[in-house]
Amino acid sequence: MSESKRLFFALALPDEIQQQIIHWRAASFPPDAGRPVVAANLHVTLAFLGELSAQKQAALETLAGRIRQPGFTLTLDDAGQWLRSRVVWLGTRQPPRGLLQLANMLRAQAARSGCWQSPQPFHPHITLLRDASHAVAIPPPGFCWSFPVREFMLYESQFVRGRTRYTPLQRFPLQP
Ligand code: 2AM
Repeated sequence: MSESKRLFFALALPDEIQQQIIHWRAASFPPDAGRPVVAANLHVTLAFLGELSAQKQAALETLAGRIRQPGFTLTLDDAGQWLRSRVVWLGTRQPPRGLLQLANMLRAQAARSGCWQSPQPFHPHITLLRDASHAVAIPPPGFCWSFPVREFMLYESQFVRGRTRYTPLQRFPLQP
């Protein structure tokens, strides 16, 4: 029997945006504000799936592969803190319709396949700092970070030698 994997669908960030974000973060928050998420782990979660068997993973990959959804432009022009989950995040004031539709489809497919889905409304975000338990001043994002999104990914989340590692397992292209 094969092992289960902890999986989620997400958007990756272009390398240059990733770098600009970490520079802005380093300049904007004091070292004790929280635990920075490493550059390679920055992403926008679309649907968290939890621990899945290989069989269930394959079924969800097939469903995701049937999604016919146009690409869109994502603009990161918002930032904030959720004290309850102790995170500082980067987000978008006006999520593109394509992003909301894509996340809704993936979350609905996941729910129908028996993956527990949070009842919270989808709030697209990139977690920048974890364990941010004290309120911090959030400066507005420094640049206009806008980039085209042409695909989404299935990631595996692993905890290896004390570090969280997200490994892309599969790419799903969006329509041109
Ligand atoms: P977060 O960044 O807001 O914590 C991988 O764990 C990704 O899935 C993270 O980006 C995390 O969002 C998201 N996620 C959503 N629901 C989750 C859950 N119940 N457990 C762990 N991660 C979850």
